[in-house]
Amino acid sequence: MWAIVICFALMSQLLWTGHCTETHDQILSITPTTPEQVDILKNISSQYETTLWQPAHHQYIQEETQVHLYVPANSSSVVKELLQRYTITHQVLLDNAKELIEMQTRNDTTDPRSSVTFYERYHRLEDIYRWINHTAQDNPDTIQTILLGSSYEKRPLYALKLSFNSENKKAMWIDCGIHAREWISPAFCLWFIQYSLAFYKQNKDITDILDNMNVYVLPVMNPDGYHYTWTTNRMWRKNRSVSRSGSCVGVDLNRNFDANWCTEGASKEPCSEIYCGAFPESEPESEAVANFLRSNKDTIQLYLTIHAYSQMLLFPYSCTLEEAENHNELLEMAQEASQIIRRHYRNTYKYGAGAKTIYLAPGGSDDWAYNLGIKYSFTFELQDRGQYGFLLPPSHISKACNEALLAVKTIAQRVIEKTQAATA
Ligand code: 0X9
Ligand code: ZN
Repeated sequence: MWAIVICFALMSQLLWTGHCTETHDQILSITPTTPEQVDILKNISSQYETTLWQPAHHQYIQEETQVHLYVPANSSSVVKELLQRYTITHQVLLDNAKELIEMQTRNDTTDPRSSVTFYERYHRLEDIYRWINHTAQDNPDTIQTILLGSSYEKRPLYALKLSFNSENKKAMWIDCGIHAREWISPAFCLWFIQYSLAFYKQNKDITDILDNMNVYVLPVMNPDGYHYTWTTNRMWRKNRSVSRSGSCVGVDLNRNFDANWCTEGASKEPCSEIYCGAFPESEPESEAVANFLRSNKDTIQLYLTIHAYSQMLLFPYSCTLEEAENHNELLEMAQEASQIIRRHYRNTYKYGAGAKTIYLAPGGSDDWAYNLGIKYSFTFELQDRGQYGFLLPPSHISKACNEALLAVKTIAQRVIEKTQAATA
């Protein structure tokens, strides 16, 4: 409403340019229908002050696939004018991005009167570290904190090892927060740990899983980036390392692993959102995770990495169009998890090999873990499908986490069955 009023007020002054100032940061959904429109959109999203939400980089933009673009108020008129000039239709997905950001960050205090639990809110990094400490201290028999290494800015990378039954020695791994702006991801790791502690011996599925597997959980793989999204730029994706030339900051940690590293689908350009880094594992965050997985590859049977958004259950390969050796097995598992989510939560998760389901994207942790020998390896893209995108309101956390938890349980149970059958 105010946008319209201000627009009218400014109209007389701006009429000669045809511009009208949009006072809100918006998210636009745009579906290009011709190769020309694809080129225009690639140009807009790379040359103007906007942030691509989906896909992660303009090189992935293609015909008949939705593009979600964050357009700050000051770029609004020029972007909309270009869209109009080339008759590209758009929809406004979100008109109040700033308000949503404010809503996500506002509640990060422990208000004892609030009926919302700690797990139904997003938390700044220091609070997550504090939570890790307390949780480990309160559960000395089941939780062990492992320092995997430290980030570029020297923050610790803590993983928690959940170990409920001292004899079983197989394990699964879950990492969260590889991409800084995907806040629902660290929220899921905390949710998972809390659920495991609360429902061991209460819920049969999680009890069976924890009786058969240790679980390593890394709640924030990219702490520097996550911190930066709270303090400076909510839309930041990469880590915060400064490139050798000093021109730009950040490596996409999910392009920095040694799986067809920096081939088509990644960028050698330090300013790119999908910059692969100077060499595989050049970043302390990816190196620390890779070192840990290498040292524990004989016990870890399942690798899970949690991202957002778009609601997908992906498996190798993303770094090549070739099929993984146990493609059908992975497909069946992802399909079953997706069906169970649909049945219980009436929500749709697409599934398939990464390269064919979203795009070719080399250097990812899932493909690397798979090639290391962890034959059950999945990337989950959690809620939503674009209504709120990265700005998923806190009120959606519980449903997003519960449905993802159901998928984790389903897949973990299958892995246990398969690996027990193999060793019987
Ligand atoms: O592009 C990515 O890294 C992931 N999507 S996101 O929107 N969260 O950035 C997908 C990762 C799929 N796996 C690999 N590319 N290996
Ligand atoms: Zn991601």
